[in-house]
Amino acid sequence: MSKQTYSGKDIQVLEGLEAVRKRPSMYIGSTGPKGLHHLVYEVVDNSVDEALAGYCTAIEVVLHADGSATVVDNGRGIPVDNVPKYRKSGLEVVLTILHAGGKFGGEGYKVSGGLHGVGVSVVNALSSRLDVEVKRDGKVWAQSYEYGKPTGPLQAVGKSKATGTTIRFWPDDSIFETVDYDYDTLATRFRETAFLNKNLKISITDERELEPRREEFKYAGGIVDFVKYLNENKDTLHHKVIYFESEADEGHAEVALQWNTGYSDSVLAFANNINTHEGGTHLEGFKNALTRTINDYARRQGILKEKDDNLSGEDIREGLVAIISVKLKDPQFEGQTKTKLGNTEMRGFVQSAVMQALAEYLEEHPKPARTVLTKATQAAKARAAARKARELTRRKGLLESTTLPGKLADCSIKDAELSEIYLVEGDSAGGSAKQARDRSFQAILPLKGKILNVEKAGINRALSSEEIQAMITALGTNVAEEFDLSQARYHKAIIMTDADVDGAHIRCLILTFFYRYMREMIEAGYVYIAQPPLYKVAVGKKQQYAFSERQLQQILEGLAEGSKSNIQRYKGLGEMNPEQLWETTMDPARRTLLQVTLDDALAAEKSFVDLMGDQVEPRREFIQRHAKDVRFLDI
Ligand code: 0RA
Repeated sequence: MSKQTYSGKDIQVLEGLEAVRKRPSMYIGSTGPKGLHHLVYEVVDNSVDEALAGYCTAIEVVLHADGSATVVDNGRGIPVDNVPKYRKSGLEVVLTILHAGGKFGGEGYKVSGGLHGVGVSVVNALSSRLDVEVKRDGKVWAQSYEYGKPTGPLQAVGKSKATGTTIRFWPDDSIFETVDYDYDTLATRFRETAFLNKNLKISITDERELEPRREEFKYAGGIVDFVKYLNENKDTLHHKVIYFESEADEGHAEVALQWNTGYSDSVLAFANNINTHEGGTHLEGFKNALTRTINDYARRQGILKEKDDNLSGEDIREGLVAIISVKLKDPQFEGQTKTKLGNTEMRGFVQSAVMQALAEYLEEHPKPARTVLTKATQAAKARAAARKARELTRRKGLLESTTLPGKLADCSIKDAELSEIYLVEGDSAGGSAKQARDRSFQAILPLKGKILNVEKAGINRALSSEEIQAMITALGTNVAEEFDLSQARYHKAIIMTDADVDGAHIRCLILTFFYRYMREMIEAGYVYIAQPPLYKVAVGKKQQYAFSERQLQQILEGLAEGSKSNIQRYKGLGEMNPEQLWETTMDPARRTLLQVTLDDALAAEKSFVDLMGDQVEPRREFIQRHAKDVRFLDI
């Protein structure tokens, strides 16, 4: 090893990883919870790439009690032989040089290269410690790093006939605001990845609790199982999920779809396993094909007469659950959040694949074809009626911001960007909140108990509900096709409900309303959930608040031996006096707000339906499953 060149390269490397440590957000988006979870995704995505290349069948994720996370795969193992250009092992190159991962990985489809794909070196740079073990060429290789730098050489530490990579890392708590992983967030993501990669097994184990939690995801049906899962608690229009796939120079496309009796649509599009929330060419191709093919069929069958207008895409998609998953060599991601597929060739590719396969399906399955058409025709009629009703209400001024609801205690400033509205469960809590608030920028809208479940009602009924009208007029944006974000009267809409089962239900109802009628409010980051405390611990004159069961334990453990404490459990917001409500939940300097994101639209969609869908059993299960979670417990 020539010392000179080596140190020269070293500096280059350090500069790379040092840049990551200096400006972490540039590489992982943020140093908040999202960025933290990104680290795990980054490592797992590399293992998924091995699966896409056909070499890995199982990935295991473990969350350890010491804050570290381990990702194990049974892929080929990161290469350990020397890379002449860098005079380092392949493993060290992958772990210390930015964007090195793909350089010698071959030509296949990759998850990386899009939104993620910054490389495992970024994870290494942002970890106070990282241990890696590779099984390859009959041996077990190991090396450790601290803050991105190796603490010793790569060493053969044993023999093994197996292959694979194990990476355990400790996120640097001086960089991340929190190093507390959320199990459900990770599990939801891995479930999704498992759906998108037929037969790939992904498990997650949480060792942080006394009783470890574990789930295993493996789906022989791939995206067909994904659609079944999304429709699990819904009544479907046809028994079998429709599925087709196509492979060509442009890449690979698969589509699975099934209609339910509901009013909303859930069409999710993925490119190289990345959820393209903002859509893109693959989604456009799918939508075009669906609208055209269904209309063509309806005309051929005489269901649409010559004088009739075509059915709109929206009408056809009512009640549709569909997954579009494409894999391509060189994906281009565009849009604000880099989740819009830009490759123009995918539009035509997906469109012609879907048109051909769907036309064939309709010809061969006249019964479901007719059911779907009947539903779309009804949707068209209902939509026309709703439009009329909306025009009527608008004329009557019901949805105009000039006639604010009487129950609204508005704030005094008019700058929407600085204004907040609390959507509060119940008149009594609403009353406390009105006394507690800073009236200059905080508005309060009390909502009467259970608002209408918009998931179960068409737009007509939704808009005639008094509570829903109050929300719409207060928020100022109008809804659905007439929605206009620029008219929002507040840039923070904060849902504040009791910490019990009813509160959770009401929160879900309000979220469902936002999700279905004002999705852009969520996308813009305007929707929040307030976090009222669960307990007050009083020791002498000192008071502390606990926002979780764990925090309560910590407070109690921290008390001096023998000191007497008085624990009060807040069942409802009404039990706090205005001053307490202000200092725990409403004061911007002290409160914590949960920002509602669409990132887990899937989780949201799923829990909405579990809690409020067509079937009763899942609702009971949901409540039982969350019964351990004190936030849902009504003692
Ligand atoms: C570079 C090249 C090859 C595989 C990998 C990296 C690789 C990286 C990670 C990260 C986690 N698990 C991983 N598994 C593999 C190709 C190896 C070959 O050609 O044999």
